[in-house]
Amino acid sequence: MGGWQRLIPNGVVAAYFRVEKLLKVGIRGTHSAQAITAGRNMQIKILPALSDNYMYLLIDEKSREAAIVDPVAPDTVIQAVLDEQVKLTTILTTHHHWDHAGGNKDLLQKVPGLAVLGGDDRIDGVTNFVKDGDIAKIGNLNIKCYGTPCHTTGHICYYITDSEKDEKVVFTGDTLFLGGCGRFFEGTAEQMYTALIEKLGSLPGDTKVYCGHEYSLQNLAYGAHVEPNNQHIEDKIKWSREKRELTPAEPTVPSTIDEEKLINPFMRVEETSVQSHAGTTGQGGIATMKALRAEKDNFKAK
Ligand code: GBP
Ligand code: ZN
Repeated sequence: MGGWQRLIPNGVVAAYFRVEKLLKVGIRGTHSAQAITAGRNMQIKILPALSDNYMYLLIDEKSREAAIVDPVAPDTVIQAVLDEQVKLTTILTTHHHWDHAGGNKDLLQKVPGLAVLGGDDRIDGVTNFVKDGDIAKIGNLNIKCYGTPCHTTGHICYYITDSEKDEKVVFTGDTLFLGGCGRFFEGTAEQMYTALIEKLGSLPGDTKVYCGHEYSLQNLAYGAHVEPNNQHIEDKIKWSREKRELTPAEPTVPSTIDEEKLINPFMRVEETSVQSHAGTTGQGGIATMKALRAEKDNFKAK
């Protein structure tokens, strides 16, 4: 009997994810412990890299085929592939910034023949140029691409489902963070509104959100500044502090789309409390998005 079945108490509907297995391997120079989140059909190994980036090894449990999201540290990826005994077939690149796409070349040299998905011609090694609405597969898992231009013009978020549409995750790169969003380097508030409210905000509420950086405590501090009376934010700060104070620190990812709608000011731009803080009452969500981003660009947590 597999771990999944063992953990389902008799008569209780199984929670979507099994346990989060934390791998207390102290990898020197990384910011967090590696961790695995696993469902029946999909497993995700969280691989910290650089000072606060996350790479993700996505595994189709049935075929043991795997994809790697934003492999900036190829040696860490190769070790994870060996540890998990999976067949790596694909790189999913969220955007061209070096701390996400900067490992593509080196990984392709070490593991020739990988398919490389990306939505920007500034990304090294792209074999499959993707745009909004494109679909792909990793083993039995379905991938749907969401074009989310703003942080960069060619930014893509990858929404993954199993064949039963039971397990759902989205890799959001630097578009949506836990409690925040990416800087608008190459786009507008209107584009980020489309990305966060219309596209990502329409995904099923229980979709797990795996973002590109560990920024949760900084983002939540800003969220508390915007909405001092938001208890969901206070609770998430306490929970995140506990995770980050462990040695080694544990990742605060993933969150869910429903949770983001409760704690992320950039997903709450239609709320009267947020508009009141932004000074945009009655001006709508896009004006509020613009005002929040301008304030957050210079925000220093106390
Ligand atoms: C923090 O540590 O909380 N505020 C950040 C500081 C993404 S990385 C670092 C920062 O600005 N990070 C970027 C961001 O969008 N943060 C969201 C926020 O501050 O609210 N990057 O590495 C960044 O995209 C990069 C790489 C940028 C190449 C430009 C180029 Br060109
Ligand atoms: Zn970026």
